[in-house]
Amino acid sequence: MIFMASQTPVPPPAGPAIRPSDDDGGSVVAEKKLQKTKPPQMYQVVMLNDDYTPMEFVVVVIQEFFNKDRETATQIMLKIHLDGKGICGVYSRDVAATKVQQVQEAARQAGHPLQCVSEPVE
Ligand code: TYC
Repeated sequence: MIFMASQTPVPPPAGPAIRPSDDDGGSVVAEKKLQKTKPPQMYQVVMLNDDYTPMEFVVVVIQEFFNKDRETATQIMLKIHLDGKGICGVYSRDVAATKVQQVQEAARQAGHPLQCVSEPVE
């Protein structure tokens, strides 16, 4: 008796053959995913020197709004006084903008021309 195949044989799917040597023995390999998110851009709050704002006022502002102790605030103030400008702190964009507003408002209320700006780091 002659037996005929009822269907045409289907070829194996294309792709790399899986051989016994490909067996991982059941071990699990954790692969680190590619980092998709970048850290947020940071902003430095830069204070500018002027000829009129009292040193003591600047020291108090730096202590109050940038959370520095008196010694650090004094060093930052002196750097600004000598170099023309200095970094008071580095923050996210919104926080840096708020610091600038707080300093401007305190200076305005006291009648001093103290200026500071926020600028992206690097
Ligand atoms: N230059 C000012 C003075 O001699 C002091 C000063 C320091 C002002 C820092 C502003 O951001 C400043 N009185």
